[in-house]
Amino acid sequence: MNHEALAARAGAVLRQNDMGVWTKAAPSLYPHQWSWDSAFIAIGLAHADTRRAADEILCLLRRQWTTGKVPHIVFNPNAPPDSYFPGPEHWAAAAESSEAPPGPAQTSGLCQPPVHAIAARRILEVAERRDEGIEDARRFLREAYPRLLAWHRYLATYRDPEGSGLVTIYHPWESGTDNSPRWFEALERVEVGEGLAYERLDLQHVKDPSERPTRETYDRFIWLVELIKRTGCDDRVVHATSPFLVKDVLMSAILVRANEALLEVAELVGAPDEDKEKISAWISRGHEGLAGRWDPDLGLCLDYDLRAECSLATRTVAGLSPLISGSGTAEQRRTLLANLDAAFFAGNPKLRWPLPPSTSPGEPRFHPRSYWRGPVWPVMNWLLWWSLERSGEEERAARLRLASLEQLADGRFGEYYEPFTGEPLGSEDQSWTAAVVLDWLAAGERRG
Ligand code: 2M8
Repeated sequence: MNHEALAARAGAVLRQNDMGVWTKAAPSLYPHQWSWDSAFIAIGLAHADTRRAADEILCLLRRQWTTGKVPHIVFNPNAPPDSYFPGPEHWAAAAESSEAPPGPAQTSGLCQPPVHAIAARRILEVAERRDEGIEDARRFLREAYPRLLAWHRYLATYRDPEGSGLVTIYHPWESGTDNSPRWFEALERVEVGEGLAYERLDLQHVKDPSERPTRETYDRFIWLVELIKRTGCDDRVVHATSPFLVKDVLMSAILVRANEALLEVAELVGAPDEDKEKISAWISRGHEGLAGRWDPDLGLCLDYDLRAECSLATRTVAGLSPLISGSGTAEQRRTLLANLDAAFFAGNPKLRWPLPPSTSPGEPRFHPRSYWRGPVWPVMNWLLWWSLERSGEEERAARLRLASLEQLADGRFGEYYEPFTGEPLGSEDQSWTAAVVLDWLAAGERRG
C-alpha cells in the first residue's frame, strides 16, 4: 500500500473501533478501553481530530481512582458478557474499594505504563502545527493536568514507597509486556492456591494458541488478580503481602519521559512552582533509579524482583529502557545502541525487517509467535523512535520509522509480528498499531 492508502486504512481502523469518546483496543479480542493503548490511540487520532484525541484521554482520566491510579481497563458496558476475561464481573470486588470510581465495576484494579502525559502534550503540538483547535487543546490540558499530576504522584508514592525512582508492579499485566520472559522467574515463585476455576476467552479470538500465554502462566495471572482483589486493591496491603512485587524498568523509563511532558504541560497551564519542582525531582529520581539498574555484563538495564531481592536477567526490549528515558552515561548509551543493532536484537540477519524483537532470539524462552516472548511490537518501536529523535539520534530514528512502515505496509495492523516471516499475529485491526502508523506517516509529511 502506498502511504496515502495506508493512512486511509489506518483512519478506517480507528473509526471502526471508535466507541464515541473512546476506542476499543481491538475489534473483538479487546472490547474495552485499555489505558496505555488509549494514549497511543490519542497520538494517532490527533492527526485527524485533536478534540476527539483529547476525549480519548479524558474519558480514561475520568475513571481515575482517588489514589490517582489510572486503571488499566475501563470496561465497555455494552461489551457482550463472554467477550473478555477477566471482565467487569470478575473485578466487581475491586469496585467496592472506596478508592474506586463510584457505581458498578467500571474498571480493573491494576494500572499500565503512563504514556498519557506524552499523548496529552502531543495533542497541543499537533494542533499548533496544524494551526487548528489550539485554544481547545489548551483547555483540554488545563482539565487534564491535575489528573495527570495525581496519576504521576500515585506512581511516585504508592508505587515507589522506597523513593527509588523505579515503579513497582503487582502483576505482569501492569507492565503491558505481560507474557515477557522478564517476569518468568518471578512468576515461577508464585504458588497458585486451591480452587482456581475460570474460563479463558482469549483463545477464542486467535487462530493459534501458541500466540497467547500458556495455561501455567495464565493460572498465575489469574491467581495474582485473586490475591489483589482479596486485599480490596489496597496498595499498602498488596505491597506487604503480594508474592509478585517487581521494579519495572520500562514503566519507569516511560514515566521519566511522561514527567518531562508533564513539566511542559505544567508550564503551559501556569501550574505553581511547587508542582514543577516536584515533577523535576521525579525526573531526576527516575534517571538515578534507572542508572542503578544498569547491568554491565549484559549492557542492558534489568528489572528487580523485590521479593527474591535479585535482578531479573533476561534480554528483552525492556533492557533498552535507558534509550527510552534518555538516562545513563554516554558510554552506556553507545553500548545500548550497539546492542540494539547486535545480532541478538535488531541486527539478527534472519529478521524480516531490522526491528527489535520483544525478546532476544538468543534467549532460551524466546518464541517467535508467542505474545511478548519474541514478536515485534510496533508500539515499542514507536517509543524507541520517538525517544531516539528526542535525543538527537535522527538518522537511526528515521531508519526505525521506515522499517516499521514497511512492516505495516500490508495494512493489516497486527497486534504484533513474527520477527522472521513478518506475519501479523494476535488481533488484526489493532487500534494502537493503526495509531502509530498515522503518527509515523505525519512525521514523514513534516519532513516533506
Ligand atoms: C495485552 O494485555 C491484555 C491484558 O491487559 C490481555 O492480554 O488480555 C497487552 O499486550 C497489553 O499491553 C495491552 O494493553 C492489551 C490491549 O492491547 O493487550
